[in-house]
Amino acid sequence: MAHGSSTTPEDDFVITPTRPGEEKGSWSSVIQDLLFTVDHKKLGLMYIGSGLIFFVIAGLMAAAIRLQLAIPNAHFLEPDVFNRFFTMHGTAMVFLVGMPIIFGMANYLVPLMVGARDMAFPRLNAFGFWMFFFSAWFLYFSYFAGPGLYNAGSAPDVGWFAYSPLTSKAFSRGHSSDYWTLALLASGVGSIATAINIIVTTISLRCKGMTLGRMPLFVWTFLVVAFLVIIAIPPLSACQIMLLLDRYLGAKFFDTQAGGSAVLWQHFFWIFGHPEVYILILPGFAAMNEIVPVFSRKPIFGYPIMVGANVMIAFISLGVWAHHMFTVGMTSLGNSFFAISTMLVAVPTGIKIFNWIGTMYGGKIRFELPMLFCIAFLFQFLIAGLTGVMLSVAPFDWQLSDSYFVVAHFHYVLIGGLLFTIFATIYFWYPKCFGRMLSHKLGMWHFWLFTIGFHVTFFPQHISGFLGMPRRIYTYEAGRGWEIWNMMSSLGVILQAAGILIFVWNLIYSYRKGKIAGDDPWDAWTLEWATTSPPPDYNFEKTPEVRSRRPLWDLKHPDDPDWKYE
Ligand code: HEM
Ligand SMILES: [Cu+2]
Repeated sequence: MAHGSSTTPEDDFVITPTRPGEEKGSWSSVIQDLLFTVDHKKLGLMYIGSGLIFFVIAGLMAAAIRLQLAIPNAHFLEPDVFNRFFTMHGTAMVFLVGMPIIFGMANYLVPLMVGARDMAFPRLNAFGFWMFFFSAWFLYFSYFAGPGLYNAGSAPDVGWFAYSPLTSKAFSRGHSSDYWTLALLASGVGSIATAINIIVTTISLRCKGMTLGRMPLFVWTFLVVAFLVIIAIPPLSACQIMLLLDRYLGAKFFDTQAGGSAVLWQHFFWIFGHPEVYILILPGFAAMNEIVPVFSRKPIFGYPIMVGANVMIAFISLGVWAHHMFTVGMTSLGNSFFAISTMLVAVPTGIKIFNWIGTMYGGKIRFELPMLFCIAFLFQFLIAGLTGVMLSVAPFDWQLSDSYFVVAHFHYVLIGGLLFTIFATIYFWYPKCFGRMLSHKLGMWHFWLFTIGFHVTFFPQHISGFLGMPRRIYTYEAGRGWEIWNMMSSLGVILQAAGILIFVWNLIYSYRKGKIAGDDPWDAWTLEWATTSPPPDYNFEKTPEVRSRRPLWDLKHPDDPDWKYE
């Protein structure tokens, strides 16, 4: 251990660190263990592992789409296959990659960080995971439905936001829309269960001494995320139930000819959909809050303000949904309200960026991989924010709505803000989960290939968008000035894919061959580093005393502990 604290197990009471699933050896016992476990650490890793598998599938679909769009008049994908691909890509990235990975992060880390032995409701926790897992495969099962596998089945093909009336019986005859609806309805139930679990765990299972004011910002942020989940998912479930009623019982919620409203779907969907973006982004902020201070060797700058900014972001995000609907034809008063509320989000987000930079300023920065991904995140999120403010200006949005500019913007948000911080998270906490470091050299290859590939792919899309290229078209004519930008976009994907390949290899390789990590390889400050790597079944032999926001700092520096100044 890096410090002589009392957390090392005494000799007569040794806990041998075991890897998840390795306890009993044989395959069947491993599988049994995964099926029946209610341990928050195993469930956390199962969430992240499945999320990564779906990430590879959704990524391959994206690569196929980009291959089709590399040159004008290409015939690599049939139009209907193309439609299924972009729909399944978008749906999967949001619901089967982003959501499970952030739930995995929360599951693994929140109990450890607050010094608890597990989540508040371990069985409910397992229920949440399996709801997600089965609904995910149910969604892919649509490929085997309807006309069957060789006609590529009847996977959803109406876009990840499934606008009416495209989803009505008249336009969506098979069962693709039902697969989409039922899968997301079921996984929504699991998400709400998990969110409630996170809230109860942080409120009631904090160890002695950990007041709300000393709770790691990571946990604070996830508390806010969990509240957003239970507020945002029900509107989605509601409109999905309305859709099922329309499709099967002849209700007319979204049927304009019978007095229903197609725009109603959009309101319900985006009342969910916009906060959803923050549900996906805030966990990235959570990771930043822990990683930046550790690698700058300074406590986070402005802790209370950071807590406030999280709450403010969550609050504002609930009131901006109609910025996705500027082109629907709202009143100018409506447009102005949503434009202004959207721009307002820039204030707390700006505060956070300012505070992270404030934390780095004057610090002794160590450019390890988690930190590199965080710095890349800052840069990309700045661009995402700028194009976001541009799009929040309604007349500007009228010009660029549904163009590639929007595709560029939201990938800067979601890849820049979600994927990069997921990478940072994995590089930072992998040693805790598996007791070994990820290879630095492979990590550097991953970092540079993926970062460069990402900008080469998505930056040109701002330009093709300006030049009028719409999104969701399966091919285009030559001679509109779009060729070069599309070609660049598609080439960038090769770099990204190479980066991901190396990353996946690193995860597998380091599991067996990585450098032994020790309990606290980064010399960090939060409670999870006080236990063994990987942590034993019930996390802590003895929870260290918490008297400040940096309990491990206090342990390591008894002469100059934080609590003296709080
Ligand atoms: C990793 C590299 C990625 C690549 C190369 C990629 C590429 C693409 C492409 C080519 C499209 C189709 C654009 C169109 O024609 O409209 C698309 C759409 C989309 N992507 Fe990605 N993407 C990536 C990652 C992500 C991530 C991480 C997310 C979210 C977490 C995401 C969410 C979406 C969504 C929501 C759509 C819209 C689908 C629709 O129009 O219904 N993508 N992406
Ligand atoms: Cu939005």
